[in-house]
Amino acid sequence: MSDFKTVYTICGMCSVRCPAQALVRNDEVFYVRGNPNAGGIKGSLCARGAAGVALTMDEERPQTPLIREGERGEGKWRSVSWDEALDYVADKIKELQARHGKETILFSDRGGPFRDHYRAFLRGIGTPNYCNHDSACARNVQHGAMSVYGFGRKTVSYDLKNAKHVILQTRNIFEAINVKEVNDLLDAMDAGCKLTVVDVRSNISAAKADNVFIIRPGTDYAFNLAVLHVMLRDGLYDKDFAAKWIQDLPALEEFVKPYTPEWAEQETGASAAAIEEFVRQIWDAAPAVIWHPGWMTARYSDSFYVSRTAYLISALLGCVGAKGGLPLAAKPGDVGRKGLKSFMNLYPKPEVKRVDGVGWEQGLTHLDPGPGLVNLAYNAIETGKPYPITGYIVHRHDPLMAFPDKKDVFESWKNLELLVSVTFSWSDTAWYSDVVLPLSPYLERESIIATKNGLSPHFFVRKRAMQPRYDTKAEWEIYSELAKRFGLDEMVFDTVEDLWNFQLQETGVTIEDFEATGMAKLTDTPIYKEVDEKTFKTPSGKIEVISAELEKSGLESLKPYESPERPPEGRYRITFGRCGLHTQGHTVNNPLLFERMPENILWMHPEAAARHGIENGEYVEVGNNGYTARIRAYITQFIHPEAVFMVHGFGHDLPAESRAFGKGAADNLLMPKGIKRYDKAGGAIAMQEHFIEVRKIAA
Ligand SMILES: Nc1nc2c(c(=O)[nH]1)N[C@H]1C(S)=C(S)[C@@H](COP(=O)(O)OP(=O)(O)OC[C@H]3O[C@@H](n4cnc5c(=O)[nH]c(N)nc54)[C@H](O)[C@@H]3O)O[C@H]1N2
Ligand SMILES: Nc1nc2c(c(=O)[nH]1)N[C@H]1C(S)=C(S)[C@@H](COP(=O)(O)OP(=O)(O)OC[C@H]3O[C@@H](n4cnc5c(=O)[nH]c(N)nc54)[C@H](O)[C@@H]3O)O[C@H]1N2
Ligand code: SF4
Ligand SMILES: [Mo]
Repeated sequence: MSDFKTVYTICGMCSVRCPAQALVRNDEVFYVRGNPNAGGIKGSLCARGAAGVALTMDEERPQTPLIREGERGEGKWRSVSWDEALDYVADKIKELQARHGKETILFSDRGGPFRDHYRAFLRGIGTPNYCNHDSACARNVQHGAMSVYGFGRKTVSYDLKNAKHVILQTRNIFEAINVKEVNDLLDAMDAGCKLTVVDVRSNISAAKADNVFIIRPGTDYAFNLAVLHVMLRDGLYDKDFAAKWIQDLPALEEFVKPYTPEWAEQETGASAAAIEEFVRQIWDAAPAVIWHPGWMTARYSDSFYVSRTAYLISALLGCVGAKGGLPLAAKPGDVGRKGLKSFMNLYPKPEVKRVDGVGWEQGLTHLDPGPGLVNLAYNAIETGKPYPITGYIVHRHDPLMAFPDKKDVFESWKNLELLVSVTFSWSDTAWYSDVVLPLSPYLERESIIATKNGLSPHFFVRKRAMQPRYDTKAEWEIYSELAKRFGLDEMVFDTVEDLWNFQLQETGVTIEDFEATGMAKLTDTPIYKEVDEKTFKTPSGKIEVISAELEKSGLESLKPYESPERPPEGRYRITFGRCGLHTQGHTVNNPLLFERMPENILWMHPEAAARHGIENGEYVEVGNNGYTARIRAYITQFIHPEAVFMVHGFGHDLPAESRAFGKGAADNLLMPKGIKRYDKAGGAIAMQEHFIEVRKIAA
């Protein structure tokens, strides 16, 4: 292996971004593995990470910049040079801004640690309208954390390695993978940590659990209220921590009185005795308990309150700031170091208000204005209010697949005069765009240096493992080139080393410091920060049971439980999730991953199957509101009878993806006009508030 060189990179096959290492010879990557120096990774990547090599080899991705000919979505493209594509985009932005104001440009991405450079570009051109994809993912969790603790969900980390009891509620760690989390939890379980799963079906995590609660879909809030009832009724909570840090506890105590375990049994199906026993187990393990507040919770109109109660339970168990619980994530400043110099600070924050209303409009003041809510920005494209949005750059985001009902979302974009997609693969959104700017897959590009806050804060870098196979570019190259066209010279860099040196200039770290391990540690020992007067960023400085911020928006802090609707006769509540082998919708066409899992299946309960005469393994038709698709039935007693379940991301219909084309069913198309149904308190889309038909296909 001596003629191989190793390059430190960051896996780009999902948003977790595990530290990785590529083995390279003659400008070709032979193998990728987890960075052996990164704690918890243990040199491993998941199957998707390993398939990063197949992505670079794949010919079925945009290979050059493309400008649309013909109608949007017709698939007629003109292959152009980078100069022509970037001139086209820059000229069009300038023209739209001259007509409608600088704020007429909207941008959305999928969030994450590599945003600083392109967010500087948005500031530089004067638009406040940066959004991320999160109203289709974790916004309810984010806003749940903010309403209880005053800080965002990533201000605490999950100390899985030292936990004694982990509760996965709407969270499937062993399939919706983060490699370090999987390894840490397995280590903890070897050392005796208990695992409880609360789900609508028995997933792989449930197969390893000590307690499994398969509950009626949409009743998690009832489950949590009963847990709070038992804790407060029996005094099973950390009274010192509560006295010091929790405000208005008596109001909570009073509120949960009617929500007994016996009541919750009727709602959820979980036995009252099992709930009582479970609360005793978690109290025994406290404070080394992680009650996961959920990740993908864009599911119900009360999902925000599920996360809120999860955070309140964690507070009562004294888990906030605790080893084995939810320790406070340390930042460079907490270990006496300076952070990276920010590109965004090169330009002033635009003074115009956000178009989505987040942070200023009545009813939206309790929400996080950082990334706003892109679904609300789409209303402005349609109505021109509060001002027109006429240009939209979609970066690393596929809203036509990530939001329900592609036709409906696309229709709401009708007034856009410029739609640009920056992506490394085909996606529904790229296919419907005016311009496609092809990004190099992660092995073929560098990224800006990023910071990982946590028990051991550090900087990390993605280096280029091989030159691009096609005419594609890295993000920093694309936005440097665009910035040049707007005279934003401060953020233009000719080499990546110049860019990195800009970031590192005040840190005492040099780029050479990343050579040995791919990372630059800022401390040698993990930091468990103490909870103090500055921890909780709520108006009271405490954990708030009653949130004035929520109430200002006309929302209840302690919302009475409402029982979810039962499905109409012969219909089922659609539920969905992830599988270990694919990332969202963008890996189905990956040659290696497609081979292992070419289509999704429909989980259904034997009672439901019998109702329609459906046998295990046969293709059935699922439908709602005019969309129908064929999918294979998987009949199992390990799912709640009211639900059917499928993995998200299948049912592709783009001719450019020959492998994925027509395989499986698209859950997102079974949710008519679903983008309009969202949790008013948490801001995320309520995607599981739809009932679908399942039919036997006539022989
Ligand atoms: N019905 C339904 N809807 C869902 C979900 C569901 O389960 N069911 N899941 C939701 C969840 S949890 C999420 S997170 C969202 C995901 O929604 P998105 O964030 O839109 O999903 P991805 O497919 O990960 O990425 C979008 C596009 O970005 C491209 N891409 C990937 N990595 C990069 C990169 O590093 N740079 C750039 N420029 N492009 C990149 C991909 O090729 C892909 O085309 O969808 C949500 N929507
Ligand atoms: N392999 C893989 N890993 C991933 C991703 C991926 O695409 N593939 N995506 C990443 C991203 S963007 C995200 S957001 C995370 C998502 O991580 P998770 O949120 O953990 O993943 P999901 O599979 O969407 O959902 C978790 C579980 O919720 C269950 N569920 C559905 N409805 C209900 C309900 O009403 N109540 C309860 N209690 N449970 C319910 C599902 O059955 C599923 O088992 O995964 C990340 N990791
Ligand atoms: S979880 Fe898998 S796909 Fe995601 S970053 Fe890590 S190795 Fe890559
Ligand atoms: Mo997500």
